[in-house]
Amino acid sequence: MPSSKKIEEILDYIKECSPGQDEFYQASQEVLYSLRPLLNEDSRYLEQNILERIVVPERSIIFRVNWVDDVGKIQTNLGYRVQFNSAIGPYKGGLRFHPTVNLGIVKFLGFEQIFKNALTGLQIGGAKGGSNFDPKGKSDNEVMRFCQAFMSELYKHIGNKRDVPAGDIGVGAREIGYLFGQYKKLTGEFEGVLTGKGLNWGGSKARKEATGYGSVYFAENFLNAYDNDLKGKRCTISGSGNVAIYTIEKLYEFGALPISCSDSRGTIYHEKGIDLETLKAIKEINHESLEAYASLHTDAIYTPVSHYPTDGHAVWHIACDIAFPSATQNELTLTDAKVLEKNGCILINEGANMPTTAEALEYIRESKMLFAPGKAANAGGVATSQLEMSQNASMAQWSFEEVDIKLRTIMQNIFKTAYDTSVEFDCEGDLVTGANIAGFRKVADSMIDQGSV
Ligand code: NDP
Ligand code: 2IT
Repeated sequence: MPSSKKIEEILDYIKECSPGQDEFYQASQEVLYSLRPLLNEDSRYLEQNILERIVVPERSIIFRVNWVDDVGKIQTNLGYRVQFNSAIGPYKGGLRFHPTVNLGIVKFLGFEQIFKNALTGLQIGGAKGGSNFDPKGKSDNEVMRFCQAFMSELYKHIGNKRDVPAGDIGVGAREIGYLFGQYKKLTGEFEGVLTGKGLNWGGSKARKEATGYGSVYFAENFLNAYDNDLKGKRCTISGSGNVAIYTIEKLYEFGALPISCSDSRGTIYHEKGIDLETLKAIKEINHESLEAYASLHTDAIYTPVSHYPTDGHAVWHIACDIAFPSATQNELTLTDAKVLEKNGCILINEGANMPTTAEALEYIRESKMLFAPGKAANAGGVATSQLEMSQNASMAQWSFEEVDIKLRTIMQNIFKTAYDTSVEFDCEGDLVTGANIAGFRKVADSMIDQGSV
């Protein structure tokens, strides 16, 4: 059967069996379409039914999480862990706590994670999890009780050689601490079952910074391949969480000028450059809205969400050389992509997972703009998580510089793998194709080696 017919069959199957899981469908469509040149060249993947197998998670766990709020009332949320693929290593991927979390979101993230993790060159399988719990507006004690209740079910399914969760949106050092404490209490084991741990109890130096730093290393590698670099470039960044903050920090080190950030309520445009210390104080310490930034810096412009363009986002309407979408999925629309192009943007570097809509992606791939897909550009976080696992396994702790040098090398290798694969398949610089084929090939070959498991 020709590969395009098979791909359409599988996409129909996904639509039928996963109704309403739009983000999972979007992620599957992008990966499957870009595999066409590989499937046409190597018949083993269709003969062995790899596509049918790879789009179905090995296991999806959905559970009830009951916890007691500060006024003594029992609250209920849903918990998820989708263990998607373990062909090349134990399941690995973050946990997201956000009111928008549902099975479709967790499946899209878990599916992307399979190929991202394979691209790192490390032995980690793909998984994702989370809950529709909203940490915003909750007290520390409520967050702690929620994390304990969540882990009271999850601990049955994870382990340092089985499945190693980490952070994502709404899950940072505080949540990882509470989750780890509960795992240890329930199992009696002090083991590297989570990454992103505190530095006093098994965490890796530079894990907190790794996704943002890695995203910038990736952009520099990409630009260097086209005789360009980050120095002096005006960069717009969306988000103001873990990924955005450390993207901004590293951009300054490369001599670039980060001029924006955003949160779920609005966007900051600061022409002379984002003040990193103010941003960290507002977001990492005080957990405030970015409106506070504008009141401290009167030369910065704050645009609330209610003033955004009807089908776009204010942050992408600021003229820039490079855009770093680093907040959430589908935050960069077709309208935004056209405005970025008109304003002379040369590179869109995805720090978030699938921040670009399918329509915008199609447009960008036809344009002259360079495009770095998230599964390559933001893989520095999970790669450093694996470095944390290595340190835990040998009871070692490496210096910040050691970890950072390894991260730089890994990002360089990921770029080279995606770029070389694009050249191999006659689409030089199309890193969507390059990254998807390179990640898929490693996982699919391992599935073939391991038989019908
Ligand atoms: P954080 O929770 O630290 O920050 C998320 C940021 O995005 C916040 O500024 C938040 O605004 C904003 N945001 C979240 N959801 C929405 C939404 N629906 N609409 C508008 N803004 C939103 O998360 P991270 O920085 O860790 O994650 C950001 C992205 O990077 C996600 O796509 C994640 O999957 C991806 N990623 C993260 C990695 C990691 O190691 N942490 C690794 C690889 C990818 P507000 O403060 O108002 O909530
Ligand atoms: O999307 C991602 O790669 C992450 N949230 C990090 C996962 C991890 O296991 O560190």
